[in-house]
Amino acid sequence: MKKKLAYIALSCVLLLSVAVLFINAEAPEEAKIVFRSGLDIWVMDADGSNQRNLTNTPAMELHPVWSPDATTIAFSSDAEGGLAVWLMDPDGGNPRRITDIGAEVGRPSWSPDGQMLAIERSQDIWVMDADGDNQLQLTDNQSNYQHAWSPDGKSIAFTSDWDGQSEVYVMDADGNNQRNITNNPATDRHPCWSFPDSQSIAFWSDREGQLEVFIMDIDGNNQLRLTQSPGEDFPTHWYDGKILFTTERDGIAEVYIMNDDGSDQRSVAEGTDARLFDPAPAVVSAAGKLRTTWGLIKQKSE
Ligand SMILES: [Ca+2]
Ligand SMILES: [Ca+2]
Ligand SMILES: [Ca+2]
Repeated sequence: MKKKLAYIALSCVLLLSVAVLFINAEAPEEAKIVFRSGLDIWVMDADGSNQRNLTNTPAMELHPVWSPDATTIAFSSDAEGGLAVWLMDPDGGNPRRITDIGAEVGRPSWSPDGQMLAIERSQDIWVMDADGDNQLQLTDNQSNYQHAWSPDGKSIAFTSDWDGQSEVYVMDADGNNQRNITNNPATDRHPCWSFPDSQSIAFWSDREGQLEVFIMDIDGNNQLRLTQSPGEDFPTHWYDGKILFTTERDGIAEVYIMNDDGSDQRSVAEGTDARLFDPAPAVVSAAGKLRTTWGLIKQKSE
């Protein structure tokens, strides 16, 4: 019996953020998924069992992301009156705020080596040591969001609309060499790196009228549309030649997979909790979690 899963996604407002982590590759049964539900952060086993609320506070916690070494969860919280970036232990213990408090401070992501965090503050992108020290502002025009570390850790892609056009940019991880790589009057956003080679970026564009998945080289060359369907198609993961994306082609938001030449587009969400595949590029871009997520996708799609 086909069981389609409706879920809320497809914008920069995510009601649920999911990351999957294997403690180590030899023990996949220890995989834990961290996700947001309501105003709290939860973890569960990879099969959806053993769900536990890690925060359970009246405050809002969101944007949870595992550190690559599984020892820490970074997240956003307004527990002290405004949003800030916090860390906590995997069991929810030892919560500690590591940034200032502001209306638009949050969306942490780990560098692939786990040594740094990138965050968004008032629509600019900052990086800092993993304990919050040495905070460095990388962009400075209050028009930047949807950041994503490259899998090799050398670059950060992001969306910027500072000049009135929504574009995908790439910069060095220290903020140098910022360049517009889409440069098209249409809306281009939501960069998603190819893993593990860091040589290509998938993105979302309406340049041909409908909202479709495109890919390009990291210098912006070879921009190519991969989908063509009614409604939105939105890339979320790119791993080993396969792109995971959400699509509205069947009337509701579903999760699909395709080869990175656009061939063999098919549903993988059937009978599967869509929370496993929440389209959150900032979550999946950082270090290690991508592999595990794809392991589950492949399992479900075989
Ligand atoms: Ca809460
Ligand atoms: Ca554009
Ligand atoms: Ca479409």
